[in-house]
Amino acid sequence: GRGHQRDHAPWPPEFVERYRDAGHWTGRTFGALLADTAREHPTRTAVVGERDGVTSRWSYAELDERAHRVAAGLVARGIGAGDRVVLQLPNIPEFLPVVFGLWRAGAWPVFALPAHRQSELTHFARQSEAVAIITTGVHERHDHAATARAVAAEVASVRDVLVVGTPEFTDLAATPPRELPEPDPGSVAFLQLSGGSTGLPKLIPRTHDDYLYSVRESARICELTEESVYLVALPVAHNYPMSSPGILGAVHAGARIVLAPRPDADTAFRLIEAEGVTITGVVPPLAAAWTQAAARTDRDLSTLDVLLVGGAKCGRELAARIGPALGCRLQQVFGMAEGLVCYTRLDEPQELALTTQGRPMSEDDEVRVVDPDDPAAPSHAEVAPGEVGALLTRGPYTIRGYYRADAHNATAFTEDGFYRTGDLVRRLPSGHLEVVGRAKEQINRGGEKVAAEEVEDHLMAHPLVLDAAVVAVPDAYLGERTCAYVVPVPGGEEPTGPQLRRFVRERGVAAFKVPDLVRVVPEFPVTGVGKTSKRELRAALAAAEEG
Ligand code: J2J
Repeated sequence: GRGHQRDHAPWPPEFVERYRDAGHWTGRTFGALLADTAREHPTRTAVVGERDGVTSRWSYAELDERAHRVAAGLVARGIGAGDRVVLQLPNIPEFLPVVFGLWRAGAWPVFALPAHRQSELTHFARQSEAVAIITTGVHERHDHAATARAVAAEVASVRDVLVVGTPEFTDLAATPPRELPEPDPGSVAFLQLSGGSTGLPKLIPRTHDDYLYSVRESARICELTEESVYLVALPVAHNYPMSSPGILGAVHAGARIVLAPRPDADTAFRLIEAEGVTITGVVPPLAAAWTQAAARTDRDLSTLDVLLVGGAKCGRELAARIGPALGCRLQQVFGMAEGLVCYTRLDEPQELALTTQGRPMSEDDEVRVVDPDDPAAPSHAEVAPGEVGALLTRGPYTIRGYYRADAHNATAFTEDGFYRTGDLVRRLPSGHLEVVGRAKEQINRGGEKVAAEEVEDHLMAHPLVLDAAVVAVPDAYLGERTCAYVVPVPGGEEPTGPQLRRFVRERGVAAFKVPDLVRVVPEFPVTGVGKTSKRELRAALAAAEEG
């Protein structure tokens, strides 16, 4: 069926009232956001990007027109209000008219990443009961259209696969614009993906109202103006380049969006020089690579003013090198697709940007730091000031529940609606947070999140595998890599690392989830008396890895 409010946990009425009264929720939609900017800055360049070696450059008036046409084309095809559509596009200019077209049609994009493969896309389509998949053809040697068709064959609700770049799609995108009803600003606008820790990734329902608030605040805190040029270095569909301040912050400000087809320093520096990029956001391994490459580049990077670094912990060492090497200001960002985003501010001592992950962007972000040893700690069980604890949060742009996930929501949120982030933090008197670790069963591979259980389930599908436990091991470049411990079936052949890695890859999962290391062990250590929990087991194995 079409999207219903009961599929996700809305904010309680008193909070809705509070966030509206505070002026956070303004009752505006994404479609209106683009229309307003197009009216104010019709001739300013909205987007510059490449597809198949061809560069497109569209003004705000053009982007607005293109989005109207896509919306009309989708509606003519029977895709409309409340329909879920799995969207898997790389950093190509068409991403913008397609996503705004979906929003204007009232459909909900489900934001897959280009790295996702059949198993993940099938899960997104099934979980959301998607009616269509919008994707691209061959990209980075992978045939996305073929994968999408395979998903459509498996998931009954999917009745349409649209491939950007085909004549069919070009026709759809040329449909004459028509008047369409505005979606309700308080309703869900899209489903973002969680990094996950238990099993398959959860879907995150975000509304026009809550997300636009986070976008406006981000644009302000990152000092975006219509003169800004934002480079999308990371995959554009991820929450970070989408909203922190990202492409939507740029649309809000009337700034220019430049899409990098790849995040390497050569590509990024070429675009920074060519387009006069002023701001971009990267993960720590990319910041390290760019910082090194800056020493030997001939490119003029002098327009770059702000480099956001986040997605994973940026240590002081790296943080201190960034500004001098790239000739810009560092802004740390600690965010999550579920909501809360923290920034270091550009007008406060830069020392804070070297040592903290920032403070929440809104005065109405409620933060609690609770007993880290109690996974069910209520929001009032706070640790002493300055102590490390588990971060809980609630606020005007943090969800109250995942989409269609009642059982999981019962533990992922407190009774009073705080989201258990799974992050371990220390809070300074200034409100700045220092991220010191993680309580969740997730590996953060340089910003790419891997749920231990999801990979274990794939490994355990192998006939020679009795049991598997996936843990993080420290890595100089990525911060962490994945290590899979595997116990073979007794009396069977011993599986090899390459064999298991290939097996996981062939099950159709993103390459970043394939275990970096595989260790075959005769049995798992028993940490207590009797049965070991997976959680304790992972902790014991991780401790052994650290030596
Ligand atoms: C340590 N851990 C961090 C940081 C995220 C902006 C920026 C990032 C994301 C993102 C995002 C971290 N230091 N600076 O959505 O809008 C880890 C935490 C967090 C998880 C969320 C945005 N920045 N993390 O990374 O949904 O563990 O969002 O809970 O992918 O990344 O991951 P994700």
